[in-house]
Amino acid sequence: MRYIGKAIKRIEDPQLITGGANYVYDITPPGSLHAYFIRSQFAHAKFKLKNCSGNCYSVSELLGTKDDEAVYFGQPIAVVLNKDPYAARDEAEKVEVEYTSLDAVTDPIEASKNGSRKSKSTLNSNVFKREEVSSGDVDEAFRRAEKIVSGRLVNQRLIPSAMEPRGGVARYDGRKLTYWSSTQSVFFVKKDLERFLKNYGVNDVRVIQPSVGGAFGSKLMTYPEDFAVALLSVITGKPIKWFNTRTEDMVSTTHGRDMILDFSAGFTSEGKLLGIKGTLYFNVGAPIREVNEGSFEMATTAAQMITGHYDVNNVKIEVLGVNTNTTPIGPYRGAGRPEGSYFIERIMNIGAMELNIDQFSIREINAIKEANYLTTGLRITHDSGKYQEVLKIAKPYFEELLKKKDELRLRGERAGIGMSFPAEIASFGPYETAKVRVLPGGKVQVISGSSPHGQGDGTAFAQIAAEVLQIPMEDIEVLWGDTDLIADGQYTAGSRTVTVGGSAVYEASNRLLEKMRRLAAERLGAKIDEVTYANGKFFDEKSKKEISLKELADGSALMGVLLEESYSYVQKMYTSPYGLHIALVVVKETGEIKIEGYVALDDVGVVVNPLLAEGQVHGGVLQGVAQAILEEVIYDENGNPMTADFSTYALPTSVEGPNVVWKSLSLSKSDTPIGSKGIGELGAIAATPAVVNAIEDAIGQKIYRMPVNGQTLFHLGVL
Ligand code: MCN
Repeated sequence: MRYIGKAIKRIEDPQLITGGANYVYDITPPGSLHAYFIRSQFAHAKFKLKNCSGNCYSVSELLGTKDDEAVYFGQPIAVVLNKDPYAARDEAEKVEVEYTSLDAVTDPIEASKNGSRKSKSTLNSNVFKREEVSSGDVDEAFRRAEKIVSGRLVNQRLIPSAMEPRGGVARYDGRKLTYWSSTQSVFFVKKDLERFLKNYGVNDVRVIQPSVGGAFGSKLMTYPEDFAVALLSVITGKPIKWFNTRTEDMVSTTHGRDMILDFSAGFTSEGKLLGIKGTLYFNVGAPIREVNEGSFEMATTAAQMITGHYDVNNVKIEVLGVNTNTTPIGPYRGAGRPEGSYFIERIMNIGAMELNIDQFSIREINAIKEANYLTTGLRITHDSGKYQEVLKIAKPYFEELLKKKDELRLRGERAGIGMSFPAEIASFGPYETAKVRVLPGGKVQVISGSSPHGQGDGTAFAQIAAEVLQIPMEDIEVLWGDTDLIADGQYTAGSRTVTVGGSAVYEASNRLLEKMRRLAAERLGAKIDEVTYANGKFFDEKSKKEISLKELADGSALMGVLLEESYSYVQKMYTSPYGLHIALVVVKETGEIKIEGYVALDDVGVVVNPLLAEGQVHGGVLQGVAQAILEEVIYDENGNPMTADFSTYALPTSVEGPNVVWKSLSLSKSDTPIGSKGIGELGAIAATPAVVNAIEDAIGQKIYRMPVNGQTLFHLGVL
């Protein structure tokens, strides 16, 4: 009975597609008060709450920050409670907020200059952190270089735009606080709330994750609203419910990306990349230290990954974390890795254009042959990968799309082809947990400490347990998203859940099997090593007697044993998924960009469920395409958001989705029990540079900023 590797439909779906699933919005405990947040209408201002009393609370007082300076538009500053959600809004309208507007700064390069306006009046500098990422000898490399290319590449700010906005429901029963949250980690929220509520006499918090309508990294953090809502339940003794509108979500949920790289790259005349140097400006948004500190790592990761899969060791990048009066930046699908891959894949193409070498050859010239725990000069370790082999595999696909491009050009279309060779690290630790148990009656429950929210990991966990326990998947139920189900756990993000969480399920299932073998031997009066196991039955070779899982489960409690095992899988490093993506585009006269072909060749080791993995590639590629040609957050010079709804922020629909041809290469393996690597982010990482490279090929001009839309093309003089 093989389950790992099979394309099985998601066990999560029947509920989701028949409207049976419960989301935070569906949960209203009796007696609930609805919370409505009053948000700053200025990007930078001192504020005073004039008549906020009774059912109106100051957020900074609730949070204990006592701060009266708003640093981004949409920052929650007060909250109003009412048993009717609409009345809560009406009352919020009556609360007078007196603003004294201060100069706002939105441009990170401006903000980084000495003497610039400050994003907060207490700051001496908007540059909150600076770090040099370097290896080798850059100056020497540039002396040897025969061609130097340079420019400013903008990886613009995006809004993660999960289908379901953020929300939460808190209920305090005088002893324990239960919090239903649209989150990517019930355990992170639990730990954060327990730390916060300790001073209010609450030391037991249960967090439940109902069905979640997507997150993409933006629901990893515990937000000010979460803390406020939880505390308000303790203060009022009533359940409190809060749910963002779309616009509230677009201005207050962390945004993603927003990195600018000023680069120079030195090549030999044959196209060998010798060195890269530059400055990476990372606009981390509003000065909120706890958030900024965590985010900064995304920029150092981007800088560390700038050598991609190429054999170049001379790098010097100064990374600047810059505060502005914009929504704070947090992780968004890839979190630093898309930016790093974007920069190097664009540098490769710009270099190729300048040197008159084709984009495929320049990668053949520079790619490392293979990796086997290869640590780069910038201290990124690639566990395994066969890069030159992937280029060989990709060549016929590339040539086929090239042929199509020529056909399109013969028909007068402005067609272009682009590729990308993304490097990634994923499946981060430090650990993930699982518990597996056989219930009386023989059914199996798998409990995970991770918090999947749309990826289908529950199905993959069932496949893994079914394979180890050799039982039909129908006999397995998978549970997650409740801190009362298992002692500890982590999160779902960073393409880690099937690899790290799945390893925990695998190990727990194996240990349970061993425990059951001992019990079966006792019941059969046999020696442990004479008991074999297959397809739900233990068999004594000697007496030829057997006992089923069900019989074992039914009698085990009487023997003083419960059939359950927990396991924490400690992930020592991370995995390194990679791939090669090729896009064929046509730039229409109207400025519209059509993706006429898209091939994704990915190596993520062992694929647990190809249907699920391919789904991730389709979704990820669409998000990557959207960054290339559609999405962009715009602020005016005062920090007012110009793109805070879906009529102004160009989110893609399935219409813009390319027809992706996906091939899993499985050339390498990770050092985990299953051998898988993550796939959740690879599509998003690969698609953006592939599409921009293709547009560049189509128009024959270098592109430095995204999205490449009609306006960009007009400014380039293409339209
Ligand atoms: N898979 C597989 N074999 C592999 C790798 C993955 O079968 N070798 C399958 C897994 O079983 C799982 C899916 O592919 O169903 C993704 O697995 P994995 O790569 O481990 O990623 P995670 O489950 O940890 O998901 C996180 C990833 C990230 S980082 C973002 S961002 C993202 C994404 O998932 N956010 C999503 N996909 C999303 N999908 C939905 N619907 N909503 C989001 O918020």
